[in-house]
Amino acid sequence: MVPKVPEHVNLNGVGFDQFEEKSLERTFLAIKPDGVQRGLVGEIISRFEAKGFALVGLKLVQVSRELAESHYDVHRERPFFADLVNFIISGPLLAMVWEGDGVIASARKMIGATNPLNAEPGTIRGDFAVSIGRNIIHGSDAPETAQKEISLWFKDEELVSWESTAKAWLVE
Ligand code: DAT
Ligand code: MG
Repeated sequence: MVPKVPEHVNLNGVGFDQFEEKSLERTFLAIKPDGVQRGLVGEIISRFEAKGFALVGLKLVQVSRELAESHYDVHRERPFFADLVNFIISGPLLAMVWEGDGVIASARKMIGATNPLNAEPGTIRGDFAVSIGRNIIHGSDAPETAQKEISLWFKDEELVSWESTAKAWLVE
């Protein structure tokens, strides 16, 4: 479907067919209990909205131990696993799915390095955190993990497909 563009917008003869066929990428992001408790939910959502990504799923969850363990299954053998799981279930977490071109890698950049002391200023961890065990936010690291995590955290009917009217101003 060709996005509607206000008539006064001069497209210079360039049509939208270049991105019509692209299927939009989705990623799973979660504001961990420290981010929720510290009142950073609005600030963090604002950053992804302002960047130009679209929210397609959102829920506040009191995470079960089982879900936390499945989510971090790849880290099961690591020495920090038990503390990590206990932290994730220690308070409400905001589970989100965001959509947009390149959103998986871009969100990881916006989140910053795993250890907040190595995270660049301007990134979420670089701006708001000091400790690896309290690093505010999770983001899927690749297309396969994004897909796996989205289906682990959300039912299909909890995700809303919609097209922002701002899209014509975001992608040329
Ligand atoms: P990321 O969250 O940047 O994808 P990861 O997947 O390597 O990082 O690890 C998952 C989480 O586990 C991370 O956000 C914080 C915790 N963690 C990782 N390495 C750790 C360590 N060495 N000590 C304590 N916690 C750690
Ligand atoms: Mg990871």
